[in-house]
Amino acid sequence: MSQARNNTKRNNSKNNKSNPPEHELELTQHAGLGMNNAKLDELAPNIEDSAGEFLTTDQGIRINDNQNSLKAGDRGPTLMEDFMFREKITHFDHERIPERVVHARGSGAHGYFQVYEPMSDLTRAHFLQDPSVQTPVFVRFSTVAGSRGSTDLARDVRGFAVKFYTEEGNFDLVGNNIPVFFIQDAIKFPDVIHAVKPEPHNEIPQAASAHDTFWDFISLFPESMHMVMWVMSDRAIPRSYRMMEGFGVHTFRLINARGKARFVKFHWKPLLGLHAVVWDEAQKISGKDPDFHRRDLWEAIENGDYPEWELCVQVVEERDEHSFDFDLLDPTKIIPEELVPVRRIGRMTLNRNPENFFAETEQVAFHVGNIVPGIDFTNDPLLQGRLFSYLDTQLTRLGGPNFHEIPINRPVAPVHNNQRDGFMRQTINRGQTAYDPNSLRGGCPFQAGVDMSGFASYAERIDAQKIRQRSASFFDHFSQATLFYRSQSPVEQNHIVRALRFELGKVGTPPIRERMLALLAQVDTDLANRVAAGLGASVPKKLDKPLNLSVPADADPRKFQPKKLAEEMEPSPRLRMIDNPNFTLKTIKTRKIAFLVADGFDDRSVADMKLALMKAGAQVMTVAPRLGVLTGVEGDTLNADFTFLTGASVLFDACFVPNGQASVAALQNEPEAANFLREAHQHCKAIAAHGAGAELLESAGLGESMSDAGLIIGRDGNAAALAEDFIVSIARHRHWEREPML
Ligand code: HDE
Repeated sequence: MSQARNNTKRNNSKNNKSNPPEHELELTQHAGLGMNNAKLDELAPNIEDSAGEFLTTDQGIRINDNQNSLKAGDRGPTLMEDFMFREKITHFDHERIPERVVHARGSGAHGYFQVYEPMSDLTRAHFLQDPSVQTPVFVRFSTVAGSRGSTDLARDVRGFAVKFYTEEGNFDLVGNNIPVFFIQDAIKFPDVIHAVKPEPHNEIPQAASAHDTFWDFISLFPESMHMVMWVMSDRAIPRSYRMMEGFGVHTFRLINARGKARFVKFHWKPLLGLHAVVWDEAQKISGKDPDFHRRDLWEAIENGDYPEWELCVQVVEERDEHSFDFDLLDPTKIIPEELVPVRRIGRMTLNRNPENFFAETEQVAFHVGNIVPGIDFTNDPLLQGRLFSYLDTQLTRLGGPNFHEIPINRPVAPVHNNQRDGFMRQTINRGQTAYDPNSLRGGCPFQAGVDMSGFASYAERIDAQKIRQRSASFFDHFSQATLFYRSQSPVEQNHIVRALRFELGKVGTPPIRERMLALLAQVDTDLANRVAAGLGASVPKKLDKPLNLSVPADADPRKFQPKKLAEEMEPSPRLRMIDNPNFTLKTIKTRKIAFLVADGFDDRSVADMKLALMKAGAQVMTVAPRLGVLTGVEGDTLNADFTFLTGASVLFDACFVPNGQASVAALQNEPEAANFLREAHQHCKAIAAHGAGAELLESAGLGESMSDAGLIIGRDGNAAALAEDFIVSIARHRHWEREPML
């Protein structure tokens, strides 16, 4: 509404009939500190706060009795005339909108983006010019396959969608945390999604790819193999949204003010590094706290630990378009960073949680087609299909063509056009004309010249035959899958093997497994053999039918088989999560450390360790046999944050058992305390024990593991002396040496 009003005001003041609006694009700066955010200011008039207010109907009538419906007598029927009852129930009956067909489960946050230096050499996009300008953003992270209420920790791709509210209009970078996709052509999207979703006859399983239909499709569809490697890796089970990369996936174009275009890939690099949980842990978190990622994002922002990412670009000159042995338009390929380096161009900070989940996170509508001058599309056939889908889907999900007026979707740039009417129209368009050209309104609203920030599509030359066909340059389905697998550390390769054994182990149809093993053998024979060993099968020497059965009806399948086009590449350590050279900072900032305590803890032991960890930016939480206040030997008190019922080791990054005979004795009587430690050890987490604390590790059966990496034991001395080693151990994230190799 406020936008409508603002627009109208602008119209009034600028309603000069003969001249185009001179500076309709007010490139005012929203630079500043803290919450000086143009989008949040714009949202403010829509925020409702009931504090100190009377309860009313939607018509503003004050309600006197919200406890009883209107009846004919105290035991009689309810009366139709009870407009208050009917309004309340009617609204309730219609409270749900269709969930997103994919990416239904998600969490959002507000923030801002700031470019490091003017990018005028590459693009004329205004929000990429002035380092003092903070462009408001709204970001939504998501999983793909599960429905709205599904667990955050499913093995899945994560959506990473960013809406930049630029002063030239909204730019949406609708990406994922994996830089490639399953399919090359948008026409296959319904197929891959139908295959991964719960099976249609019994709607099982929820938010999981480990079932027959998914692997049936994949086994017949070799172009998905590169993506399958990523999804089977730890990228698909992040520790936090704050600790994952984002990618625009497709190749886009950047165009500068002189009209020079270059190809570009977009990346987001998290400042907290790349981290994952282990699969066993992911499954347990799904039970203990299915909102784990949502809670993590929310709490980090509430605590002032604002998540940050750097926006990066890989730029390719147009003349180099064909200089790679993959096609830049093929979304199943990356441009290895060794070939084209990544340039860090700006930083995004998320510093504000939404006021209302439904109004903002649920109603936000991203569209890959929302671009601003200076950015443009390429002919990537997946991107081209997406350009249709995102607008179309909102018509059903948000109920009509006016979803851009929903507060979270409104640009901060003014909106003036001749679009009119439709369900739920908010804007009150003034005036007699709703067409262009018109003379009655002096031709308003005007088209904008390119020098006035008018959008002009890049004039790409196209001279082609109309055909339904993949380019032969898209036929190399395995080289980059191999590159990805061979670039992983041995631990990560082990995780991929385990993930495939898990997923294919849940497949009930033997020929599907067999076809998958044949495909894996194309990626790496060692990988295929290791997976086969876990399935009690062997890699088939020869298949009856060719690998790729996804071919047109009258075509010869032999012409559509994968081909190796690429030279074998050296492994790329930038594709790993462990020891990735792009992420060298080792920090324990925002990590959650559990202190296992009971009454009778050693006051100094707790206080020293707590101080050291908090100074390093970690969060300390206590897990105890009961809630309430715990008392140390010297009289210090501590609040128990969790019991062994409400807390579990999978919810923390590391744990510490402080000194204190009585405390340790009480914990030894608590079987869950021993489980807590064993599980933390199994998941390769850092564990520290001070003084008598070491006895708890022994009684938990970890006596023989005391010298394992990441186990910091100090029987004598003070806890402060232990803290330094403990911090280094936590910063390593996990001590994989403990994990058995398959
Ligand atoms: Fe999407 N996708 N997608 N997608 N996508 C949607 O739009 C679609 C693809 C991505 O947090 C839908 O509003 C097609 C690739 C994200 O609200 C829908 C194709 C990438 C989100 C849709 C793709 C994505 C979506 C569902 C193949 C990574 C969530 C609801 C041509 C680059 C955005 C909606 C949010 C959501 C269609 C493939 C990312 C149906 C047809 C590749 C992050 O329009």
